[in-house]
Amino acid sequence: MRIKMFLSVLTLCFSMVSSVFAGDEHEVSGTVNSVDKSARTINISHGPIKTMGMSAMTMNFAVADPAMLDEIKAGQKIDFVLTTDRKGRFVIVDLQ
Ligand SMILES: [Cu+2]
Repeated sequence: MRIKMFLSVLTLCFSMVSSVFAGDEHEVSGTVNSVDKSARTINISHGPIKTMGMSAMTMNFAVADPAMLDEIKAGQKIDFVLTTDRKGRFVIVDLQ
């Protein structure tokens, strides 16, 4: 009985870790607060990201391509695709 419980906890941990593995893509909606072209980041208030186990919050995101920053302005509502790079940093790979 104890072993069974231990195994299910272990499986749960693995599934949580695998959900934030580098390369996985997550679709997120949010509102742009500010754009920092020199730092190549956007400050976004995003909704919950269930696939990453992240609740709604305001945070900075890096973008894969700085040209993406030309398409958006503060106050704009956006849908974006988020991934994590090999160092575990969040990177927006697509937005609209
Ligand atoms: Cu967040």
